[in-house]
Amino acid sequence: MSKQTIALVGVPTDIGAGHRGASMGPEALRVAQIAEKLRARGLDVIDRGNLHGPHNPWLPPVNGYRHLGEVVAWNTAVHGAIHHELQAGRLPIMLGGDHCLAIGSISAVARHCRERNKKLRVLWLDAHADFNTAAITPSGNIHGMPVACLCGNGPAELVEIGETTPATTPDVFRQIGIRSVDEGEKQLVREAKMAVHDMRHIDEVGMRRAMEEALADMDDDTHLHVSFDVDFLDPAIAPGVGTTVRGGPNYREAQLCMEMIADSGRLGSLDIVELNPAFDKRNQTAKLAVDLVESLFGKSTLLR
Ligand code: HAR
Ligand code: MN
Ligand code: MN
Ligand code: MN
Repeated sequence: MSKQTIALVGVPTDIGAGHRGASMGPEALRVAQIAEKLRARGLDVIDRGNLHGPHNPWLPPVNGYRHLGEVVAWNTAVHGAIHHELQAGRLPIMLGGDHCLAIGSISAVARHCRERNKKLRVLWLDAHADFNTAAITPSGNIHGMPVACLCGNGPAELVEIGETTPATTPDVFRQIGIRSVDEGEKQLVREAKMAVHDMRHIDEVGMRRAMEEALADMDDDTHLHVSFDVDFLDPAIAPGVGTTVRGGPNYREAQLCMEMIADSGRLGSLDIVELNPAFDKRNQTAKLAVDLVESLFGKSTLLR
């Protein structure tokens, strides 16, 4: 196998979020030296710069969605850019931006898997299930809906991004770190039979067993996508996000999670989303995200 080439794709928008500022995420990750740190691991890294899209008009929801047209425009750009990198054999890292952008990135990964006859596994690292719909959302913010949209439960304009509708199915997802799910959303998660390794489960069995479960049954033909919502982490170590929820993984648990993904050898694409520098202090959350991403690419803190 030739040397892995990583393509960084910045997506500077907070179009799907409930707070402004995730649009500054890509630059904060660059300031925290994401490219340099990955190069130090022996990887080739190309920084594609940022995608462009509509500004955030900051309007109330219409028919249950805030900024639907703008969200479609941004995700269409993301889908094209991420699919292009995958086609060229590169490993794309989307630097978000809020989590609505996973509609574009994961639909591109799913399309690539269909074209290459690969199986898809998505690890959804998040405090939230992001499985809301227009009918049940408490906010209208589309960053609370990407998993539902990717599984066909959303507005046609978003569900149809990509070449097959829906992009994927609930069985490809493994959600990890979940601790905030809205009442109506819980019902949909149960009905979809989504595999949720929530914080209660991690408390009971530990991160090690939860990750063994989430990474089970993959083979040489499996493409592993990690969608890393930075609010997955405990707010004590990661204050730089718009929607903090107490009781997330601590530093060691997060490291173990990343190291076990690295050990699987299957990582094919990554989102880093919801980093919000407006809530951060001295860029510490961006630095922590980069530290964890280094582990995701094989930097072990152990003497191995
Ligand atoms: N569940 C809430 C809503 O839908 C908040 C969820 C969105 N927050 C995120 N995404 N950061 O994971 O409005
Ligand atoms: Mn999320
Ligand atoms: Mn392809
Ligand atoms: Mn979240």
